[in-house]
Amino acid sequence: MTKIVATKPYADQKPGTSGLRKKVPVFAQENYAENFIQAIFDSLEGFQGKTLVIGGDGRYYNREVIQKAIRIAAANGFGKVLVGQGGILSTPAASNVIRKYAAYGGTILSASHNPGGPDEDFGIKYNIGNGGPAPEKITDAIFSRTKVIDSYRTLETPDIDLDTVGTLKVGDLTVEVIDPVADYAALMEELFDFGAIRALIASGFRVVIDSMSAVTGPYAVEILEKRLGAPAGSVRNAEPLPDFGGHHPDPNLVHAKELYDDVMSPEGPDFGAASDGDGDRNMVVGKGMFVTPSDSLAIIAANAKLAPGYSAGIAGIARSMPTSAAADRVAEKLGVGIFETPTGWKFFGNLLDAGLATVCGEESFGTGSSHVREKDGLWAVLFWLNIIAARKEGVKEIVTGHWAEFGRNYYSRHDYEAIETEKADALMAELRGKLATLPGRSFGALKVETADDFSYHDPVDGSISSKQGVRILFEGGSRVVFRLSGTGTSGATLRVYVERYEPDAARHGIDTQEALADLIAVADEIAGIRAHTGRTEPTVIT
Ligand code: VG1
Ligand code: CO
Repeated sequence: MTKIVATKPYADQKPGTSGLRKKVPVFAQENYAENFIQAIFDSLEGFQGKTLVIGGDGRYYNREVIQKAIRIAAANGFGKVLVGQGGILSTPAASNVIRKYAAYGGTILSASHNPGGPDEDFGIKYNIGNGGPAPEKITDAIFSRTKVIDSYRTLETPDIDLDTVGTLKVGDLTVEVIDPVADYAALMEELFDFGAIRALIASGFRVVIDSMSAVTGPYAVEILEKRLGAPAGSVRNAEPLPDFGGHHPDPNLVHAKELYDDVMSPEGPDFGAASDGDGDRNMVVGKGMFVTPSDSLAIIAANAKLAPGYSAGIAGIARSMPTSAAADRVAEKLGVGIFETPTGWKFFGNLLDAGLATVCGEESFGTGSSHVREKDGLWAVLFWLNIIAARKEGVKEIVTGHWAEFGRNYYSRHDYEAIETEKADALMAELRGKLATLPGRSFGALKVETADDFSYHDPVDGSISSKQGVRILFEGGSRVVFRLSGTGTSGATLRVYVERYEPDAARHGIDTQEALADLIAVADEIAGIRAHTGRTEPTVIT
């Protein structure tokens, strides 16, 4: 029944920040997905007879690739596959299943916050046995393998029934179709005070979650409506759709604007949250207050002890380099370690495994902890509800109180999407070439203290990741950071991250873009964004 199929390599299968992402028509090319999956297995050792977890965010092409992945896993000698019913597993739920059942690893089919549909995006990523994204050593090996692959192994077998929970055989492989929600919901009950949150909701505190027609719908309905007692309909867009209802499943002020407007309206709910395509991102909005992801990390860390799963305190905080330094001040006060990593969750894995960090976060609406090895959207939402219930304060009071205690890090990210790759590369090259000349130079009232291209030395395994983003630091703690996205599927996206620290509570009420205006102007002056790209405005501001 095992078949060896001859194939030709594709040159473009380099995994980015989080797996391989391409348009569906690219993935649908002959043997394209098969090549990549076989290349993953060819880069691993010792998985014979072991368990592989497979699941995805339900987007267009999910089911087809799951069928392929199961056949290829069977033909390569895995002993068992755990697959979410209907092919569904959110990214954090998959991470949990890998850990809970001590699987060898897992493949998660998702392009995360990118749109889905026949002409939109699809993706595959591989997670290792700790439940986290494969480190660069493995993604580099996978890419090398894709460049020379000449065959893959598969099994000739009819389509596997993914819709019935239970166990079946595919050749020698045992396939267990599991409830995608149960293990995850049980974990959340262990970490958070569901009794207190239930009481908060019963007292009339109104919570809404927008699942953006993506994977978190079934998870949010089970947890928020069934276990925490929120009224039916509190979870909006709860059914995962292959094209996410034509929306962009990216929880930010642009794509989740409806939810934001609703929470901000006087008669709207007290608390709103949204997640992305694969459920690892979160956006949190309270009455009168949007919480920036960088602040969310800092506030969760500062209040961690209020949640039962973290009552013993946290060991340390890790944040990606472009994420604001708000968390650094919390770490300092708590007397715990703070780690600055490159963008992408894979860099947190070692710190979490080594017990150096307990909570981690990225400015891109990603927060998580040692409970799994991925960022986790609903986890962050539940953490916030737990904090609100324990402190008996609303989001706005909690955030402004935090600023008053620690100071405020004004923060914004400006994205310039779909720039021609050559132009983006030229901009970055010129900027890198300039770095040595910047320290000491003044731009209006801003004087450059240091300028470099971020390089990360992993304190656990000693690996070095260089060229992870250009950062220009000004005297007084303000900074601008430039990097190119590693998750896009067409052209290049330039991300410009801007931050200013304001210790004075009397100056905490300024509009963010206004508070950062001089830095935004200097970013353009230094990098020549207009000159290189012709763009006068960012595509998305978050
Ligand atoms: C973006 C974010 C990064 C995040 C990554 C994956 O990467 O900036 O913080 O880890 O997406 O998130 P990039 O390279 O485009 O800046 V997800 O939810 O898309 O898996
Ligand atoms: Co995601």
